This record gives sequence, C-alpha cells and structure tokens, in this order.
Amino acid sequence: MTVEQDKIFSKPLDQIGDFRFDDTVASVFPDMISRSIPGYGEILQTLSKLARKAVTADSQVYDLGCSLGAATLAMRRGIRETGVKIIAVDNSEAMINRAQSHLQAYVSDVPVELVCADIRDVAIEHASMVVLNFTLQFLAPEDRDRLVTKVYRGMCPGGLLVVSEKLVFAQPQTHRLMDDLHLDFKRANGYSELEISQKRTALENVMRPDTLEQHQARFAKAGFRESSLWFQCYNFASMVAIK
Ligand code: GEK
Repeated sequence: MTVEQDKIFSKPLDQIGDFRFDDTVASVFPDMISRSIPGYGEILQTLSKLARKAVTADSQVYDLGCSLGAATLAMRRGIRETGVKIIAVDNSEAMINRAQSHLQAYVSDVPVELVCADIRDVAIEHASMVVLNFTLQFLAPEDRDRLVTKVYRGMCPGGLLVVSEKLVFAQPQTHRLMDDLHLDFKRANGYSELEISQKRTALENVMRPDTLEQHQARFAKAGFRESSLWFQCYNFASMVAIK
C-alpha cells in the first residue's frame, strides 16, 4: 500500500478551522500519525502481544476510535483463541471506508465488524480487551468518565483496557520540557515550523489531553482494580487497566 505524505498544513492558511477526521486527513493518516506520535509503532506491536495474553475464547474485542484499523490489525495478529470477534468503531466515514480496504488486505480467521458510530453510543458487551488508542483525548472532558465506566461494565472479569494518550503535566517546567522534546521529534520527521504551528492551532479546541493522574483516578473510579503506565515517550503514553 502506498503511503501518501501529510502536507495538509504545509502552506499558509488564511483561516485555520478545527481539525477534522475528513477524507483529506484519512488519505494521509498513516504518514501523519507515525510522524507525529513518538512510539506509535511500538505501541501497535505491544497491542499484538497484549491481545495474545488477554483475549479469551468466545469474547469480543473493541477498538474504539479505530481510524484506519491499525490497532485492530495489530490485535488480530496476536489473537490465538477461537470464537473471537473484533468490533472497530469510528465516527469518521472517511476513516471507516478506508479501514475496510486496509483490513481486507490481510488474511485472518478473526472476524472484524467495522462500525461507523460515535463511541459514546456503542454498547460494550462481553469484552476481554478494549483499546482506546489516542481516542479518549478527542471526547469532551465531561464524557470521558462515562465512557470508561461503560467500558468497565461491558468487560469480562480480568478484561484488559488499553488507553494510549497524549499527556499534559501539572508541573510547568516538566510540561515544557516534554512538549519541546515532542516538537523536536516532529521537526526531525520533516515537519516545518509552519506545519507544526498551524496543526497546533487546528487541534486546540478538539484535543484536550489529561494528566496521568487524571487517567489513573478515572480508571479507579470506574472500578478497575489495577492500572499502570506501560509505555511513555515524552508526552505520549499508553496505560493498561484490569477489571
Ligand atoms: C490508531 N486508534 O491508528 N466516536 C468515534 N470515533 C471518534 C470519536 C467519537 N466520539 N472522536 C474521535 N474519534 C487509531 C488512531 S485517531 C488519533 C486514533 C489521532 C475518532 C476519529 O475519527 C479518529 O479516527 C480517531 O478517533 C482518533 O491506532 O489522530 O491522534
């Protein structure tokens, strides 16, 4: 599959609207996400390993905010049990349409149901593993607790939730340091200052990250008996929570 390069913010824009997961973004998404999120590839590889350990026979697996289905593909590679179905949900039609052809490019015995819907409206049932790979940060902050609680209630005992997110830090110097390291990562991946600043403006109202402590408190409040950070690179992290 050819990977189109992300040049969406490379020219000066008269007006920078809110970032949207439309067809323009979907068409460059693999390039955009791998050049913007440090550790993205490693997180996907680990999702495969986690799926091998956590997914139980005759259960369901959810990829919430699946975009083109990268986490679904990773988990599907790891699953060894029978009777498992993956439900991959995104409310961007452009993403879901392209996810279909991404998934069809690989052979697997594990069925995937692609659903174009808001993750706040989707029922979670009999889930042994649920993944929110860089999705929770796009929900309105007041909806996040409700979503994580709904996920908890729909999980089997011992079920695994994986949440990957951009983080903010309560301590200002730490926040600036991590943010600078991330900007350097984007520069090293070929993004110009103009691209970085225009994308930042576009994301301002759309993506509002939490602190690690807010995530941990949310897991506990929802009922998860254990949780931990398993990966962090600068201000990007992935966490696990166990029912
Ligand atoms: C990956 N997980 O490659 N309901 C459904 N989908 C939503 C909602 C919502 N309320 N809000 C946002 N999305 C992927 C990457 S991208 C992360 C996830 C990023 C969807 C949105 O349409 C987009 O496809 C995805 O969440 C976030 O592992 O671009 O930084």
